[in-house]
Amino acid sequence: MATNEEEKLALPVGVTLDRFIKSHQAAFSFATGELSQLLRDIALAAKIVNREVNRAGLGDLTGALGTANVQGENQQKLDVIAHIRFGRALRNGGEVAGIVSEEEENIIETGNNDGGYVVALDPLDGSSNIDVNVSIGTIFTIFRRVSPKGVPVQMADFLQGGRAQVAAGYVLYGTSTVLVFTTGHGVNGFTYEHSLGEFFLSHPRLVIPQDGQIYSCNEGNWHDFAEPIQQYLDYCRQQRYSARYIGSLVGDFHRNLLKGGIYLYPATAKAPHGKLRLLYECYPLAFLAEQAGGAANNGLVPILDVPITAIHQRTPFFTGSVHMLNKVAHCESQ
Ligand code: AHM
Ligand code: MG
Repeated sequence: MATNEEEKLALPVGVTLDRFIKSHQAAFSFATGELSQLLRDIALAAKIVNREVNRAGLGDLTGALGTANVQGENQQKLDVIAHIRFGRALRNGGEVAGIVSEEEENIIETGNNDGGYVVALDPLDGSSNIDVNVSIGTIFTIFRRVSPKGVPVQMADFLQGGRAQVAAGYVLYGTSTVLVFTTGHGVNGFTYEHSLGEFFLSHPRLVIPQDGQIYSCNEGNWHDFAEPIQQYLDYCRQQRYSARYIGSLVGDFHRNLLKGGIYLYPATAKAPHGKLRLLYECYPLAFLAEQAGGAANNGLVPILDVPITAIHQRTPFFTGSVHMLNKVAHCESQ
């Protein structure tokens, strides 16, 4: 009979992303396989970007792979590299007819006019953190196009609103690389296993704690915040909550998702409409937050209900544990 140790050694390596997608076809709406393929394309691009990100971090850590100038240039290029990698993977995959990227002002037509989907993404968010080797991420959202197949995508395909998302997620390039996504049937997280080149299910059915003790906010902007926000931040300090702010939205969101907490980026004097982008930063994270039992709003209404009129539209953004969001709303209603 096998000992406990032997049994442990013989444990299966786990559920790969591919296996997960195959065994959860019902969770991938319009189960023609297109959406599944699209998520695989995103995972492929994520692996490639992960490789590039790791290299940049290594160079920065050792400081020996080039001059500061050359190193600086490379790191700045990483935004563009990520943009190119994701664009190429989505174009080659064939399911995506159009892309909106933070790195490009206009809609990108992929040439796949028969593709049924459009994707909006921030290829590398928090990229000011690359040169100090701090976590960064990719955020993406997927819509089923509303324009007819066979013609180029139109603006309306991207301006459907947050509730029309069919899938959304992020990749966190952190201490490990994690892909977290939802297709509207809960939230699941997959960790990248470098040596096998596969994402494995590591965080099944993620649920954000209803309450938390972490607040994530750039308090350097304190003097710009409206009074209710200042009151809420005061409350957080009185409660002796922990202040944790990476300045990488994906990293801050991921930590709060696992531990409970709140992320706040209110309007400031410099960014009176907020800093973050509605379409490819806030909609996807709000979709994930709601699917994980949390919440996201702009201070007034749920982010998913905020109407969109422009692809690079900005919004104030509050997301995380429901009770913490309620407390902010309470401060605002005083
Ligand atoms: P970016 O898309 O230019 O990287 O900006 C988004 C980032 C978020 O990741 C982060 O939460 C926020 O901007 C940090 O902004 P600030 O430095 O103003 O606190
Ligand atoms: Mg960004």
